[in-house]
Amino acid sequence: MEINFKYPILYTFRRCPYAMRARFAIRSSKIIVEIREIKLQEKPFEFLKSSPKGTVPVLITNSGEVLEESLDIIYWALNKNDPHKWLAKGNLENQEIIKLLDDLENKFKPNLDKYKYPSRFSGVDQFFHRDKNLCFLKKLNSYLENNKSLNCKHLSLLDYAIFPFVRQFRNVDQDWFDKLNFIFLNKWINQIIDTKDFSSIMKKFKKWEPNDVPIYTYFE
Ligand SMILES: N[C@@H](CCC(=O)N[C@@H](CS)C(=O)NCC(=O)O)C(=O)O
Repeated sequence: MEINFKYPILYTFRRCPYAMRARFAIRSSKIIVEIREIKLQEKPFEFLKSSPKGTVPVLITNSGEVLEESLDIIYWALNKNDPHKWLAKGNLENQEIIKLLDDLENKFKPNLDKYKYPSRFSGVDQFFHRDKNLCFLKKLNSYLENNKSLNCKHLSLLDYAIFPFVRQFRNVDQDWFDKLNFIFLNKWINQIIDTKDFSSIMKKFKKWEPNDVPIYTYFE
């Protein structure tokens, strides 16, 4: 395949938590990408041609490799450039990190979907699924009790990989969430929301059309 992209291409959707964490990593790595904001209801032909599975984020490297998983994009970016030491070894063993990310993907996220979008599922009790996630949140809150970030002394990969999902969970009903009194977790969420990192990766881009002049950015 002949590749003539100037920069890697990132297909993304602003509010998607997986796409958010990929954008956080790209911003941190300072790698410039061509951003293509898409709508999940009208996925462009070019996007589906590169990645028929049809989920965002997708990154197409200069050599034409297609990365279709947010964690792959995160590691791709940080392995190229990691100025903020997101890959630094922290308090947690690798196995614990893998387990947390696995629980996030296979337990927390499915419960979050049923809590946030109960009408998309039949016979679902949204509050049952909301409450099933308390155990995961409790664990995060305890990790944050003596440390302002989950793994390292500074915010790193694990924080940014998990944060978008916890924020989404909190946003469903913030009054209820606040009453849980997860003080450290709330501080952690607010700490990230208050950064320039967050406002930069949440910047709005117009929906991509094939003939558009490319937009290049590292969400600076
Ligand atoms: N495991 C994937 C999951 C990505 C994913 O499920 N993204 C959602 C949006 S948040 C998506 O694109 N869904 C396809 C759709 O709604 O059509 C990753 O980590 O990148």
